[in-house]
Amino acid sequence: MSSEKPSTLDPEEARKIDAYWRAANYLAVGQIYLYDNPLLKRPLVLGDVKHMLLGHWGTTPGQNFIYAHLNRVIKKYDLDMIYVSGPGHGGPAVVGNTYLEGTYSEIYPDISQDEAGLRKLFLQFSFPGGIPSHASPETPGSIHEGGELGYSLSHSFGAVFDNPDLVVACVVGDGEAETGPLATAWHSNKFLDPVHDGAVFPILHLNGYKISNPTILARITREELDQLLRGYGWDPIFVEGHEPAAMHQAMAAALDSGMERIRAIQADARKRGHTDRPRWPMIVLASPKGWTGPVEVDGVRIEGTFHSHQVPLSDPATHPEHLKLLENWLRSYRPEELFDEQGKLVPELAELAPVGDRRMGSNPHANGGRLLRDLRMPDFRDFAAEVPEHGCPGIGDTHVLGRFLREVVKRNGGQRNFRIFGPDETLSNGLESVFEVTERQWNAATVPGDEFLAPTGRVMEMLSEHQCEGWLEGYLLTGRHGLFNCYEAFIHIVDSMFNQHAKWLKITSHLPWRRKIASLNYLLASHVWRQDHNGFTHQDPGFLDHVVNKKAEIVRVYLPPDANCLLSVMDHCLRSRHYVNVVVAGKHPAPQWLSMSEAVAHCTTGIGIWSWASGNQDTAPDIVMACAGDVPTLETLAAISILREHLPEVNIRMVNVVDLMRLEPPTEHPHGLGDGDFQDLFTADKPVIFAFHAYPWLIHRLTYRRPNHDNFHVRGYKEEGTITTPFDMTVLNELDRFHLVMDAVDRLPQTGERGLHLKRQLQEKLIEHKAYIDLNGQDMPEIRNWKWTTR
Ligand SMILES: Cc1ncc(C[n+]2csc(CCOP(=O)(O)OP(=O)(O)O)c2C)c(N)n1
Repeated sequence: MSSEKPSTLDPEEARKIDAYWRAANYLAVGQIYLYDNPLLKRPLVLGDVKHMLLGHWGTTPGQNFIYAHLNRVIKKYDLDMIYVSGPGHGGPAVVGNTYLEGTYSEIYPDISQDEAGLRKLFLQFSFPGGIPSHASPETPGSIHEGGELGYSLSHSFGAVFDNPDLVVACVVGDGEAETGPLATAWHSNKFLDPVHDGAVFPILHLNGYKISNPTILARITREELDQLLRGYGWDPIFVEGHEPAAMHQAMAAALDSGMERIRAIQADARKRGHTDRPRWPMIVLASPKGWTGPVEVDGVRIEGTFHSHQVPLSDPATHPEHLKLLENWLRSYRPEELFDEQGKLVPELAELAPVGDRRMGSNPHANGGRLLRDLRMPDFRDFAAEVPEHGCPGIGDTHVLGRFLREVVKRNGGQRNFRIFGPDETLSNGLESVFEVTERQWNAATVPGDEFLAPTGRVMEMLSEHQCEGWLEGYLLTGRHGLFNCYEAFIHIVDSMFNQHAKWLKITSHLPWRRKIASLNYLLASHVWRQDHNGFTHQDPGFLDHVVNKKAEIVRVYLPPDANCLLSVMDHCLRSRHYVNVVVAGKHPAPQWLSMSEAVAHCTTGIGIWSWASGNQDTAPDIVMACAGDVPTLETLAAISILREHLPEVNIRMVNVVDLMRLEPPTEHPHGLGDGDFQDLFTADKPVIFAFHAYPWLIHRLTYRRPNHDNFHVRGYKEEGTITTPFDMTVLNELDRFHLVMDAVDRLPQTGERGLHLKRQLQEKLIEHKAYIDLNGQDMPEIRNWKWTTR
């Protein structure tokens, strides 16, 4: 039993909360099973039961129990609280509770507070044309679907950053707690600022089982569990048992004491300023899985075991004896005491729910677009790199971007709605300028010599891509803005989280009551081509392949070739809504190609001919040299300069792609160029040598239905890498200027002997290159010092 004293609720209060819980449990069983007869006004018959029984019962009664008790504390303490369901497969709980509190019917008037509404509520659940079985985007009050387990705590922390009055009640499944992201998310408490941030109140739902296994945390001693959670910096309150009356008292006492502790921590920090890192409270709720459901079916124990995870009773069409068990189970909640003759929750229970926006289903934080305010944006042109001539030296594109981001941070410091997230890489990715105006938020110990650490700051850095992604998602979903900067290779760690977020955006963009939120912006710096001292493990541009799988209406991929294009692109991304924007940029000193006005024009169209690098445009080109990405652009321009010198009669067209999705047909992506425009750029029948930042097949995938696709010859990363010189990386993958020229010559038979001679010279150059770097450990001077020259 609980260590709390069991006298928090008076008997009347306890009776009503229990009845409310029964109502929610009744609705859950109804959602999983009932096709008709929602109030059991007549004996249950086969035709009242759905044919396909889908959903998860096991977690649901525990979550219903938690929700009913949270309603009580919301009212008692007038809390601004949202609910995050880690085991989001308990959809019947969140759907049922938002129905009981009235939110559901306000958003979906068809699901009314009467018998007809109840029937529809039951019918739509896990039913074709209805709603999914999880805490899906369709569920009011949800910012977390919980389909893919592991992210509840990081989403919750993201939600409370810069929301000082918000409390997120976060139910963590004990199975979910075994995932890597969740296991490390407990550390989020070292990043919480009790003055300016709100609080996360975790409730570890120790119901003991997963789908068909016990959970680890339920099979270590309570003492060990207590030590584990304390080791993570939490102050756990245990609520344990199965007897409802005692459990109501224990849960109420635990929530009261936890809430009072949260308030005390906040008051203390806000009155006295920052003190030691607080030890925040949390609850461990140890209750039976499938609580109040069938105890035993066909001789198998159900309640309190993994057998209750999904649907404890089978289809009565094949198991006729289960029909009576189902009816008994439903009637055990005594629906006639809970709903009136018309099917409406009786007033003495309805009044237990908070009202208006205090209801967790209605809380505006859970529909973040309602609270979203535009960023105060500086003019990105003010941060332009000077480009007096095409190809002048640059300091590294992300370093230029850093100055712009510094200003974004500064201008939005007052409204506290912009943060930069990264796994210990913000400096390494070249964004050092932001630390001129902010710090890394950090609430663990500091020692002399630490840099940029403070209890409050705009930069969030933990060496967990999962936390960065989860925090940022939570931050965005509650109506704020942000940027995730990451090494390109390691962004794969969050492939799956990206998937889930993109799915969320896709669904919510078609729900009229869900307001649009700020886009999720990835800055992938430290990219594949410049991993000079890290080598092969750090070379992987495949995130782009992954991203383009997602719905075209959601994803955008940008490959700015230089700093001014990067500024223009990032300004656009930070202003955009409801997308995932992926921006790949370099941090190493690199040539700059476009003045700011040229960059703006180029980024506005997203793809275009660079006339200054092209030949005679009044006649058709002999060949198109295309590129996307900073290093491919450099190599393409260098290749063009070789071709110009040696084969001046060849008319070359240079095409640069910033917005990768311009390559797709307009039927597939809203940014897609029409076939006519595509052909105007890439010609109807001329060879196209395409130098691409990432894996070459992606270009083929995007263009396979385009005119002239058969003439596309794409060079990109071919999974060749090691610690070597920057130019050698391109050589290893045959993306270098020499290979590009040889490729071009192969497609230009008219160059005859001169072309062949040039090829032989370049093959010798490649041998010379190899010998030189092996001896000197750096690229040849003609490579290092190469500069674009205008004819
Ligand atoms: C990342 C991930 N892996 C596997 C699953 C499949 N799965 C669904 S529910 C579940 C067990 C969850 O156990 P727990 O978190 O304790 O939830 P509860 O017992 O409350 O249902 C598993 C493994 C999943 N949804 N997500």
